[in-house]
Amino acid sequence: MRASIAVIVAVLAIAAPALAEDGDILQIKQTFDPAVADVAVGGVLHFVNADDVNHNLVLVAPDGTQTDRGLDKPGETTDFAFPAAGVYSVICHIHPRMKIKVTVHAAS
Ligand SMILES: [Cu+2]
Repeated sequence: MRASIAVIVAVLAIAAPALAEDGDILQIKQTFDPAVADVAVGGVLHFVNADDVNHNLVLVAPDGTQTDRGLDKPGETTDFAFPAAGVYSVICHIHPRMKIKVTVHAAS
């Protein structure tokens, strides 16, 4: 029994950090931190500009459709909701190397 609990705890420890209903993503040093995120359907990510330069936020849907959310100025936060499962990305047109991959998991 004790061994099986240890296995469950270990599995949760591996799976838990990435999966969240809500979370903060920093734009810092012209990167997204973290660069990979997992959310459940209905989850919201808060993109916080912790840099001293403007960033741009563009949601790229699983089908490639882009939604430009405009500028995210220093100190500002832009929220993205993820209503459907799939693999998304968020990019910055000002800094082409900025990219975060967001995997949205169906509710179980
Ligand atoms: Cu940027």
